[in-house]
Amino acid sequence: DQMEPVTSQATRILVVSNRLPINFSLGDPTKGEPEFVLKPSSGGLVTGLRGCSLPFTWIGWLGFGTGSLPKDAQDRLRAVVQRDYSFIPVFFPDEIASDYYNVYSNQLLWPVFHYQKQNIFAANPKAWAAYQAANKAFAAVVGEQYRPGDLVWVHDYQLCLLPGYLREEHPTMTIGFFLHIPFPSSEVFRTVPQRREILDSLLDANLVGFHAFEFARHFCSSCQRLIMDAETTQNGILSRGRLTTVMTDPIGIDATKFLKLLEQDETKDHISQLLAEFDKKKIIVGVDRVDYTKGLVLKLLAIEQLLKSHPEMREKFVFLQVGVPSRQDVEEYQDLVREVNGLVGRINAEFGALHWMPIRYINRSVDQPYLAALYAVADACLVSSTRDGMNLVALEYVACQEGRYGALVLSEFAGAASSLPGSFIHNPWNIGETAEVLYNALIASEEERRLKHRRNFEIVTRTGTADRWANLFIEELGKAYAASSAILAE
Ligand code: GDG
Repeated sequence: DQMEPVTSQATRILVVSNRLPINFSLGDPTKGEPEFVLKPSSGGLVTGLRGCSLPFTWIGWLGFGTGSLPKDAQDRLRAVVQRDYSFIPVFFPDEIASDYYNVYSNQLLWPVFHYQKQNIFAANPKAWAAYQAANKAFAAVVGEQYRPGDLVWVHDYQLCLLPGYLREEHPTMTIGFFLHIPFPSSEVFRTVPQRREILDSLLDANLVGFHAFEFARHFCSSCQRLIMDAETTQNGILSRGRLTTVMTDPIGIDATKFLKLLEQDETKDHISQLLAEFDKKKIIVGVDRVDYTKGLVLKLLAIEQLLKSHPEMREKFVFLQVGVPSRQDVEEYQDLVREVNGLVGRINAEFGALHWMPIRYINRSVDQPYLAALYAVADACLVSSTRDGMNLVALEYVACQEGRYGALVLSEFAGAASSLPGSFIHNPWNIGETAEVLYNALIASEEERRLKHRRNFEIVTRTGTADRWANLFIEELGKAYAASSAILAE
């Protein structure tokens, strides 16, 4: 039941995101290594786009270190990336990258959009100038690649100014923008010093998409309140003669990929090992980037609470948490790593025995077969984000649970909570509640778990896949473009 792609062969989709889905490092040719070592990388946006079957040309940055390469080395790197991956890299000086990415994007927009304490100094003129400069560097590369008729699909909060820069140069370009993180309430959004510049640029897109209806609603009320002439219409926002369609289009995963992983011998070996090791114990799994929005501290406190309020559960379960290192150049993230490590140690020391530890925690990433095995053996998956665009881990867990019908214990503040009705929903800020919901999930009857799982599995594998997400956005982008052109012609 796949949708037909709406684009003709002549039309290309130019996908633009901050990072290309590869990690870059310099090789040592004297040791027989290539000049550049490139490795595919993971992350939410990457997972989403990898899962979709539409052909597209991907434009993005390769990360720190690429900006300070001499021009001829950048040219060779560009050629290798184009040859081996068909991606188009964007280069800008590392000095700009730090202010654009670490400071403006990750110390201002990220925390404000996730309702976390904002670092007001991140809005300093130097950081804002760098954010503009980086967005301009992206605009220049998109401009070089663009041919009339192409669709340009811009992704995420690092590139909020890109629609505006592109529109300046290309009045008839078809531009779509998708935000992978939540859009905050207008009361919070208005604290961003450059709020108008950001909204003005987003309104230069023909279509703006969000994971959840409430994010779209917050965006519309922010426009209404902050942009003088903005008018909310049935499908979006009308301002300065432009019509911007606003849509809700929750992202999905490539569920088939996980079903296939589960069939691989490597995954099956991991599954048998895990089941043998945690013989007869309930397994709770958690997989998160170590990011303060993922609620890792609250999650650990809830595990501690479960051990306190249900002593009979001691030695009856184990909590396996993968904490993937993230944004280690940003101070708040370094602090969080220490806090999480300390808490794991304290809870294990207090409740563990020499033959049993309640928490197994690793602070590194795992490969895909191991990830699939973890999902498959777990009786419950605990997602405690205090705010999260969607949360793909929740979807991936569901995809791996045919047969076991494990419980998805999901924060009401993850976008996924609006899409997965078969979840055990909790408010992660209420530690007692989280512990109780988790407890109920662990002791739920197979019948209850099966019914809940069925509802989620249907969505994750059929109606809400990554492929559906991308096709729906592209289809809607065509319509939005036609609608905005009709307004301009009036
Ligand atoms: C942003 C938004 C939104 C994680 N650890 C490992 C690993 N992963 C993969 C997971 C999953 C992805 O990374 C994480 O995706 P999330 O959606 O959970 O979170 P963010 O990275 O914050 O993504 C989020 C998303 O964008 C998409 O729009 O859902 O709300 O914050 O796919 O599987 N993969 C491997 N090893 C690991 O250790 N191989």
